[in-house]
Amino acid sequence: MKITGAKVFVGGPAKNYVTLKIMTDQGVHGLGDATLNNRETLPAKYLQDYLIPNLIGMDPRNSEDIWQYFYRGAYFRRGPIAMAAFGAIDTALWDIKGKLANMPLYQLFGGKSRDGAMVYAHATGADLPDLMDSVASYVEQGYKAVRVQCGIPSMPTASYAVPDKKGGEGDYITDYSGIIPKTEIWDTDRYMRYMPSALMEVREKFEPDLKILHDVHHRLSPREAAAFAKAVEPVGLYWLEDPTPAEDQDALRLIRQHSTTPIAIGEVFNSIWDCNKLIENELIDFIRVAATYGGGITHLKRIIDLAALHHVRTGFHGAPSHSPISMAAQHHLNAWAPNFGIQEYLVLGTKECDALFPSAHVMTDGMFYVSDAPGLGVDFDEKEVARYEYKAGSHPIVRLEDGTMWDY
Ligand code: KDG
Ligand code: MG
Repeated sequence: MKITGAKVFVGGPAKNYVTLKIMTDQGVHGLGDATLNNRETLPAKYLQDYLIPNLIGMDPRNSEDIWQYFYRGAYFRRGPIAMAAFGAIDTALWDIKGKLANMPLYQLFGGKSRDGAMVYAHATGADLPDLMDSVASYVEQGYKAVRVQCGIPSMPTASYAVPDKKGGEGDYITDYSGIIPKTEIWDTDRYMRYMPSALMEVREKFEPDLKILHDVHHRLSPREAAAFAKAVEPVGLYWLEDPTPAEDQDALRLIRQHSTTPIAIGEVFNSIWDCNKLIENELIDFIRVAATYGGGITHLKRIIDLAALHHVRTGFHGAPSHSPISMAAQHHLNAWAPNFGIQEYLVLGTKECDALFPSAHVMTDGMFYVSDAPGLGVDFDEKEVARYEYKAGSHPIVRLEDGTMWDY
């Protein structure tokens, strides 16, 4: 069996999804997702110029060897662009494998460990009353878990993932007016003074069963993060996410020494080498590496297995920039993984997304149920993608009030 060709498409509703389609001489095709938010053209180019020419003629069933070929074969390894590009190849090869076996992917991993997998949504508000309304609307829809973010009084601008005015809606992360980023102003002291009590108010307003998550988005030093994690202990968070910038694996030790608040990290990691020490030393509770920029299913499975040995559960990144293809890869892993925790779930523009990526997967009452269709169980409509053009976008940058650059 041979790979005969591969095509890359860039476009979609709300996001510039990078979709890879791999064709074979047996008429079976596979789909992968190489979307890297606000840098979408780069994995697309890497695929077109370097990886696809190498793929032609390979046996698509040898997904492990093909993974090693691209990983070990690249002298300059890793990084989100390369890992997104060959993560898409790997996912597409698993899709082909599932279709050849006439089985949904979760069966190839070891079958189902649960019927449905719990997901969480993003509740957000310019201020606390706004946030409460947002949480209430998700609770009404049946969500069992929500991530909560809200504006900080007297912060000069909106903070991470928060609208700048009450009732604001949309994508607070990507600004599609161009590639020059907007600036957000950050003040750690105001955040540390306000946020623990705001989280406590959310806890007191809703049923105790509601799982509450909060994302610090890499903004605290290890000492500040330890103090924050300790301060929010009475809230009983399901997790505290990305408390410190992710490059420093040792930073997490200080947090652990001072608090029992569960820690989630990893959405910007792109290989096992970014988190192996965190997992082996049991410094975190949830690992968030995504199939998209984490090298696809083959590599994510390795991370899940390592994590399972150390009481670390999964909580894969599921921001709107992941297309239904990589989300399906994660949903199949979630159905199987013995150490599944929770799945972030946000697909923007759902009606249009369904037309572009038809599938029979179901999300209801805050739970995700994978279909039994072979492979990933997601199709891709090539005519539909032609409706969309690439739109340049940017993440905000963050500065302190005196102008110092900070971490977004
Ligand atoms: O592109 C950046 C987003 O993926 C990120 O800001 C989302 O932190 C995020 C999350 O937890 O979903
Ligand atoms: Mg996050």
